[in-house]
Amino acid sequence: MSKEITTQDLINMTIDETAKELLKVAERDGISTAFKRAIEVKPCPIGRDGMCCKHCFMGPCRITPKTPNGVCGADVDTIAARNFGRMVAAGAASHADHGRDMAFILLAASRGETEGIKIKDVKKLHAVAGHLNIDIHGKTTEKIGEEVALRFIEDFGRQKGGISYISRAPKKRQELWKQRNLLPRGLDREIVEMMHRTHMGVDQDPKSLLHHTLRTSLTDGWGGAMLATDVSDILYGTPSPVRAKMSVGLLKEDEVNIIVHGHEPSLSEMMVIASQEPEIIAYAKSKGANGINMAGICCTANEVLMRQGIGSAGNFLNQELTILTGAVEAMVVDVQCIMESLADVAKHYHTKLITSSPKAHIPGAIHIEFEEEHAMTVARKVLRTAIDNFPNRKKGAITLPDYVSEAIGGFSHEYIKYMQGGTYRGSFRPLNDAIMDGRIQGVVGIVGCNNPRDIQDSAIVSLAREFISRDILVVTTGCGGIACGKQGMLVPETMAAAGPGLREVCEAIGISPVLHVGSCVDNSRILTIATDMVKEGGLGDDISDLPAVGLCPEWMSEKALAIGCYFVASGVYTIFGVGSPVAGSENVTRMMSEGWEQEVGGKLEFIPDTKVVIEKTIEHITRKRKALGITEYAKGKFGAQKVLMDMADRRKLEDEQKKAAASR
Ligand code: SF4
Ligand code: MSK
Repeated sequence: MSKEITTQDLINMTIDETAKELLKVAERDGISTAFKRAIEVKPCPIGRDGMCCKHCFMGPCRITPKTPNGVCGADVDTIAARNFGRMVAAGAASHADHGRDMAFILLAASRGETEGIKIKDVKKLHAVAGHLNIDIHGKTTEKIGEEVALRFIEDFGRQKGGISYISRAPKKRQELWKQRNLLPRGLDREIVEMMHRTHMGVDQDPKSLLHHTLRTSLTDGWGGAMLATDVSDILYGTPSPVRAKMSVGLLKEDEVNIIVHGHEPSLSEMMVIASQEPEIIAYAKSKGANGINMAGICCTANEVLMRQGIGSAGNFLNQELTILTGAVEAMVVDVQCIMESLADVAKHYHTKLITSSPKAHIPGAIHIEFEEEHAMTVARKVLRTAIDNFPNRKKGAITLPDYVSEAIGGFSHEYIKYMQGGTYRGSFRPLNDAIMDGRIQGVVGIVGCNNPRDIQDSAIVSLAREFISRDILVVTTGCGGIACGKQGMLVPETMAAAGPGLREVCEAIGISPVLHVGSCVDNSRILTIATDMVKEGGLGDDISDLPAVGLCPEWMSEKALAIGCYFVASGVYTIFGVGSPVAGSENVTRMMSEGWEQEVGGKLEFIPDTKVVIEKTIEHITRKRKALGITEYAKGKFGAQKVLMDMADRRKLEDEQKKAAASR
């Protein structure tokens, strides 16, 4: 008989104190959460390791030592590569479709067909037009916006050539993609081709499947995600640092609490504006509330945090728990990372779950569809629905954890450039110099999700702490960024925990050594930062030369895999935690690591042990620094600072110590 799950078992699954408190509420109220289901639902070991194929109805075929081939003869390598390719295609499709919607909203806004949405950041629009080689001379902002939108829309259906933003990558990288036949054609084309290749009886060579996986992932990083980021900036403003509150403790007992959750910024932006309208505030007061308090979950949270300073109630695993406070009048969801269980959890309290995307419906939710032509009207309707629900709160049944942290978000690549020299002298020179003289050893991106098969936020936060202490700058996005924010790591005071060199740089600029650069689609900002560092000079001539590593320690989504693959295809060593979806195939595992490193200079590895992640990251950064000839700190300049050593250095030091001892 299986052991009963205790409350202690659940609270051991998170380092978030508010989550611990609310998990007790879940147990008190008999509510099932992802934490509990993760214990109850045992993963099928064959499916988990990529060894189950259900691509046709002769199967599903489960590969075991006794049955090493499916009915069609497919072996474990083909099956693992095929499953992985489809996961990446789904991830890339999610960002592509998000980007497509943004491009159509830009088109509508440019043509005056939207309500309340206008081009806000003309400077960014001009910069984007420049990337697309669109002549802006003598054209109105709306005309430029229209041309930019149409060019992006073309990229989805492009059949030949490369997608537009490929030209933003370092020249050497573009050449490599061309030589290796990795240039993505249209976004839709590559994703459709992946679905075709992985149909029963098509591409049966894991190497070829993995090659197309990389090409598909590039439609995400340098396509869907990058254009989604850029269009969001054009319409709602390019982020710059803004202070906000983090954790569910930001909910207010006397106000209408509204949570926006998902990934798209449009409805939430309109809701922020509408929530400040005197009529809406008066309406909230007429229902007995003192005002309206908006907060976010997941990446819609990151979007409104970066641009509006709206606080985040938490990341992926906080979504159900936030409703358990009994203080949420409405949770408004759009697309991606929204748990189906929310409808059931909401039913037990007074919370209204509101779906807003035509693509994402949940039985039991109220559907108020977002339409750009009625954007403000829809936003007001959603707000009024939430306000009407305020009197339904069960007084005395509210649990608001008494913890809230401060965070600063909004480090767009434009701002990072600006903070290194101001409007006229902004550049990446200071950062490159700091890396070259060793004050900063390298850069690590810590991105991605929570996964209840691991302790919530634990790996993300411990890795961030470790790396800043070793003078490695951390940039973070998605739920990783929120995890760091909840632990109070996104404020300049965190510099006290940084190594001396990194601290010196952070002190000079007044920033945290952990920079929040945005949502999941904003991982494209990390590509832009990396490209700018290469273009600045002194750190090689390709992204693969940089002393940088990408980490996704608590991943769960297919989008995370797509992001991981486009980082690899762009030349970055990328490490995922939790476990490997291709663990069943040694060959595929090797191809993604050694094989991809030979092919594109980046590699993908799945390493659940954070100690090993730290070792491998340091080893990689040290190797890249050596290759650039910048191994050591400038002598004497920074006193007795740590020098990162690899095995050869350690052996040399030991030999010297032995010799010295022998001569005494
Ligand atoms: Fe089985 Fe082959 Fe069909 Fe997959 S494609 S389910 S391995 S028969
Ligand atoms: S929301 S993809 S859980 S980061 Fe972007 Fe978080 Fe991962 Fe969703």
